[in-house]
Amino acid sequence: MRRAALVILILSSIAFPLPPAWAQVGPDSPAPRLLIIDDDVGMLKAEVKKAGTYPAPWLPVTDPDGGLELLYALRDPAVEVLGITCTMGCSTTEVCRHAARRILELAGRSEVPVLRGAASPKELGQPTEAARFIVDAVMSRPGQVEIVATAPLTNIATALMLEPRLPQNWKALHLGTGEFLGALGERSDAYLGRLVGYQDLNINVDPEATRYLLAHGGDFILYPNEIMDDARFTGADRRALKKAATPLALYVADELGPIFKTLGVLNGRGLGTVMYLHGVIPLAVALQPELAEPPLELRVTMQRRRFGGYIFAESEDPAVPSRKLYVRLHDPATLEKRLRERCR
Ligand SMILES: [Ca+2]
Repeated sequence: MRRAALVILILSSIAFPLPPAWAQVGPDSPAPRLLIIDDDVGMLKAEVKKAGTYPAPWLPVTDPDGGLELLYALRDPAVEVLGITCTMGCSTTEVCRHAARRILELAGRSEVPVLRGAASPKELGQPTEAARFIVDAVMSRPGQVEIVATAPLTNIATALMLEPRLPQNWKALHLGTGEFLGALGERSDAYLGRLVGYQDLNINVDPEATRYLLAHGGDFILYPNEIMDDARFTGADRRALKKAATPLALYVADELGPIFKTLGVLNGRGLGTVMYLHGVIPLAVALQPELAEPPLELRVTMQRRRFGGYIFAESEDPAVPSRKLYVRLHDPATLEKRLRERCR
């Protein structure tokens, strides 16, 4: 090769570096999966410190799994994220918006829209930016759009109230919501659940929205807490991110600090360096069902608990539709590995 050509090649590979493995899409790749992610990302620790969690503004606990979930989707070459719709839960809707924007910026994907959804369950039924976006995105591409909702369900139920034909027009609705608290013979890390009778935030921040979806939401798929505790990040994962030292990896490692500390206090007995990958799991299984054991089919209803919260229970009523539920991961190691790669 002539020297000039070699210099041009080297210079062009500096200016336009080859995309990393997760971003390589060949000419024969199938059409991407079109996703809307509805979440309550609580990943901006300075802001969470001021705003607290939604149900307890005095409690400044970050819950960064939503940010990891966004990265898992954004860096899957087979996925096109149409938009991120924000709501309250892990923190406020405003914190979710800012955190989602920060993740997009660090992932080089600032073009993905972030929409403002309900800031309180009182906004159930109000046509927020997020609810309108869901309706428009689904109805303009009938049978193509999938929604992964891993937050309180106000935005999704509101979209359904605005457009009752959504279930016939979305490709799938995946709900990372609720728990059966041992009723399925499955274990759960329900330290809080054992104490008060429930622990899942997504069903309990807006139970009305969940009830509305159970009645009118068509054929959705459930990923309850039983499966959301099946994969984790450890202190070693956090150290590896620090070592990778890209701006994104350093940001994620920094944001994981407070949750590891909190869980260390709650779990005790040396489990302090483990964080459950709650929101990542429904998304990952929605994209690759082979990561999970085959789903159960159950008639699902809501059951009120002694101290006022709700869990899911199996219904005996034949009029209640039977639904698919993923309750156990088959391959947590592959999921954890993919997430590690996508956080760098
Ligand atoms: Ca979430």
